Amino acid sequence: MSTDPRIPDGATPRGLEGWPPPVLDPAGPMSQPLNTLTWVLVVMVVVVSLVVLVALWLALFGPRAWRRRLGGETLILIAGFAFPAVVLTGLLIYGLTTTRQISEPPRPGEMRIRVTGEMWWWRVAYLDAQGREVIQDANEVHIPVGRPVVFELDSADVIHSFWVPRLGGKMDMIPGRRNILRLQADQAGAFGGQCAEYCGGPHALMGLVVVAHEPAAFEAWRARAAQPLPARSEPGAPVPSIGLPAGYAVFERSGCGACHTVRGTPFNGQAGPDLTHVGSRRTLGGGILPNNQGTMAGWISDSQAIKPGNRMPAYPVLTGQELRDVSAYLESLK
Ligand code: HEC
Ligand SMILES: [Cu+2]
Repeated sequence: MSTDPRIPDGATPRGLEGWPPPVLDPAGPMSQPLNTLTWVLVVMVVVVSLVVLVALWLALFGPRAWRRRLGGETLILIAGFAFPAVVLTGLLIYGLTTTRQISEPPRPGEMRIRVTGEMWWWRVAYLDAQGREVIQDANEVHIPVGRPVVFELDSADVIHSFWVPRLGGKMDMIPGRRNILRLQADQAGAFGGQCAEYCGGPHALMGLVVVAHEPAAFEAWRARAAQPLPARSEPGAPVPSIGLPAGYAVFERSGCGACHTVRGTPFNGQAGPDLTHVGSRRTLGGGILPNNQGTMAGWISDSQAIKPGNRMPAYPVLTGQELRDVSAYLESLK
């Protein structure tokens, strides 16, 4: 059992129990057929290997009659040529029909989310029917339960691979190309994901979380996420730092806004994850830490010790008080 109420059982990010996400435990109709396909392949491999081993043993050490029979030309034509051709063609057709509808282009009315692989985190954007980005976020994806969601996958740098094993298949994210993958969750919960294509440095620490909500809860989430910021930040105020939390000033003078966006403030950097609602995320650092004020302060102070090689500098210059302030400010961005 997870002790953190935000993290349902069996779906926890690493650093918490339950990591890595189970791969043969489907939670929706996009991963179910893949699960079946996997088992069909495993069973076939085992059966064919056993038959070949037995035949090999008989051909080498068996009774003379068997040795003669197994050396014949007919057997080579049937078992060595016809059988594999039929079986492999059958499996190919089965595999292609199983995966085809999962990666078909979006149909009108389907919900679309764009996820871009970045070294070593995920940029997330929710699209409207015209394909415009209406909500930007990072490292956590929210979907409604019970219907397929189209993921448009691309990459900003090298090849990554998007994989949320309990909800669907694995799909490469290739620079300059847009790949389509459908995921569907049939139960509410948080499902772990992982970059599944080596992309350098901290690749193994590039995880994400997909959170599935009941439809009403999803609409409530979407309404909140679309808002720029909690009302208190008063973006129109003439002197922005007056009346704002102490951590806002730390964020401002440390230059965090050069890389990070907090919608509703002047901070609009694009090099790092959007932080507008970072306080509501389940994890930090690309799925690797539970999100609370302590891990937040630790990450800001020295993310290089936690995720070596990632693209955010360490901030050894920040004092304990500054770290408390800035982490409290970011945790307040729900
Ligand atoms: C040079 C650009 C850059 C600067 C400056 C920068 N960051 Fe980052 N930040 C990043 C990148 C890139 C990541 C993603 C790292 C990863 O997970 O690989 C990140 C991740 C984060 C995260 C985790 C977000 C998440 O959802 O996982 C937080 C919080 C954060 N930064 C806060 C700050 C604060 C506070 C400052 C200023 C003290 C700051 N950053 C300065 C680039 C930057
Ligand atoms: Cu990777």
